[in-house]
Amino acid sequence: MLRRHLLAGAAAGLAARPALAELAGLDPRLPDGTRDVARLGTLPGKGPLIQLSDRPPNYEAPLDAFRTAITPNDRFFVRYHLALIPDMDKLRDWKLEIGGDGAERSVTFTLAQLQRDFPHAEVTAVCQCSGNRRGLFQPHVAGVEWGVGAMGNARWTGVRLRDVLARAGVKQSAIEVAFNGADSGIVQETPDFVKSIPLGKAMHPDTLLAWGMNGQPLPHYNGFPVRVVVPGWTATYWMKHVNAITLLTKPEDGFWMKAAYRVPKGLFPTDLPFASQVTAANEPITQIMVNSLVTNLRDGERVRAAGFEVQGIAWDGGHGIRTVEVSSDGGTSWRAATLGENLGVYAFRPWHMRVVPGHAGPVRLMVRATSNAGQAQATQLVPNPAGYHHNVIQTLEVTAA
Ligand SMILES: Nc1nc2c(c(=O)[nH]1)N[C@H]1C(S)=C(S)[C@@H](COP(=O)(O)O)O[C@H]1N2
Ligand SMILES: [Mo]
Repeated sequence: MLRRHLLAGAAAGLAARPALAELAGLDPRLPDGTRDVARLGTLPGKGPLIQLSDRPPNYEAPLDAFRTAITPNDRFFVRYHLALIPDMDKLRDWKLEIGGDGAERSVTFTLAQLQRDFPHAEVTAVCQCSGNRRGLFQPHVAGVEWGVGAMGNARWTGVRLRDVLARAGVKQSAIEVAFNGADSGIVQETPDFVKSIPLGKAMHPDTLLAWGMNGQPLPHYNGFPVRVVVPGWTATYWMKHVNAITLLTKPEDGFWMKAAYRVPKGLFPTDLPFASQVTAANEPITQIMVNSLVTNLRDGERVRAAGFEVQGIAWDGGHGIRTVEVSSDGGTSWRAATLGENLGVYAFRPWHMRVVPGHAGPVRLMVRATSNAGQAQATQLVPNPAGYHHNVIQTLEVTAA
């Protein structure tokens, strides 16, 4: 009842309490159950986020977190698979161990050593959950029913993974690099969250071990003290609280590689297929698909018939954004939006466009981003069992008056 009341209030343009406005704006396509349990929650060190579950913590960013191309640290989404998240005190004596049968030797680093012994590197990159927008899938797919906010864009500071791996010595026979973090399950049977990437991606100069996020230490819930940053790839590989890195000569075969985070083989384009993990049926999810989001308007919002501004962001898996086009007639005609500051090929690219309906009544807005690789957003959902890669062109109906 309360929810319906709030929705009605928001639709009528009434001033709902700010804390509740975000929930009133939850996408109507989300499953009913999700809409009922979602609440505005705060984790220590975080501002208000939309809480989808608490153990493990899964919190997405509300739309207003995307008004800027850099997502503020305290509005950055939080996603965990395992419920036992080590506290800060334990992490004070954090160490990173590197070894494996693909390494010449085992080495260990403290945070101070990482910061002192290697050249620093920085990259601005989107960290987006593979399942972002899963809640918008029709028919619904099981999993965390994310809306549009399981993503964020930050400036990550740290050291290159390849420089650190070089200290352990990378053998010719190494094919993958696996990461483990300090979090764990409550029951013994929960498979530990271990993820691997192909050696080629691990050696890429933009792949980092980062301790800094937008000039600050990583927030606890975003991986303090150090996380892996794999620009262009979905966030499942961005291991938080990473404390063990293993050079492998055989494919990592834990649950989170073999059974989870897979897409039907060949369904989604990628620059770097994860060859050592491909099976007859499927392959690991890798690169982020081109996408965009309107950040200043919601479905049902009132706009001025004399003209209004549409603002948003667009991003992809590392080619950068070539064009963002907006339609105000339900997809019949398209005009190019003006692109804003370019923070690099892995980052959110802001854009804006002025629309003049010139008449009162409904206006059907659509937005379509195209990457520098010529890939455009999907016109129709590409179904896949786990509900990944939702990048369907956004349609939004506003009312001009
Ligand atoms: N240690 C650890 N790292 C992890 C995960 C996890 O459960 N544990 N989840 C991954 C997934 S699936 C996502 S979407 C991102 C979320 O990053 P964030 O919580 O900083 O937003 O972390 C990744 N790294
Ligand atoms: Mo994720």
